[in-house]
Amino acid sequence: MAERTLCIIKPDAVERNLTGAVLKMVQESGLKVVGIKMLQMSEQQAGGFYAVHKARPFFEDLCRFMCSGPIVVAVLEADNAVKRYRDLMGATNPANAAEGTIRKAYAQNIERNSVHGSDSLENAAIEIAYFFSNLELVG
Ligand code: RTP
Ligand code: MG
Repeated sequence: MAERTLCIIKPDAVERNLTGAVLKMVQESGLKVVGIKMLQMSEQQAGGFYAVHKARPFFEDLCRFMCSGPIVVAVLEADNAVKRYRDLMGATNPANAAEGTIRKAYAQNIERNSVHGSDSLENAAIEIAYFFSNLELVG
């Protein structure tokens, strides 16, 4: 079934000019970009986006990192897009990421791990709506 998921290219990757390289891996895997933009989040926006992690010890660091520079947010569409993109990203900690994954190729450490992907179809809908209106999505 066709699904949509949210992809974020995180500040560590945008800063190292890896936006094109990440999008190349995404597109070559068959995930179609149906919306995309670059922005820099405020601390409040980052806190809202990662509200599910509020109680985690890394929450404040994560929010500071995610608003430290520009990010690229994109909506990806394909059959089974949520799982396919999670598989393409690889493990959260790049030390555990499999060959061929984005994080194996580009992540610097468990926090500066280059990409975000929605972890369920339900969260994908919430996360997409956080950044995009329907008018900004094609197809
Ligand atoms: P994401 O949400 O960004 O797609 O990553 P994920 O599902 O693989 O990992 P999650 O557990 O949701 O954690 C969200 C992000 O928080 C940072 N993190 N830092 N310092 C730490 O121990 C730690 N653990 C997680 C990472 O940037 C992770 O992607
Ligand atoms: Mg997550």
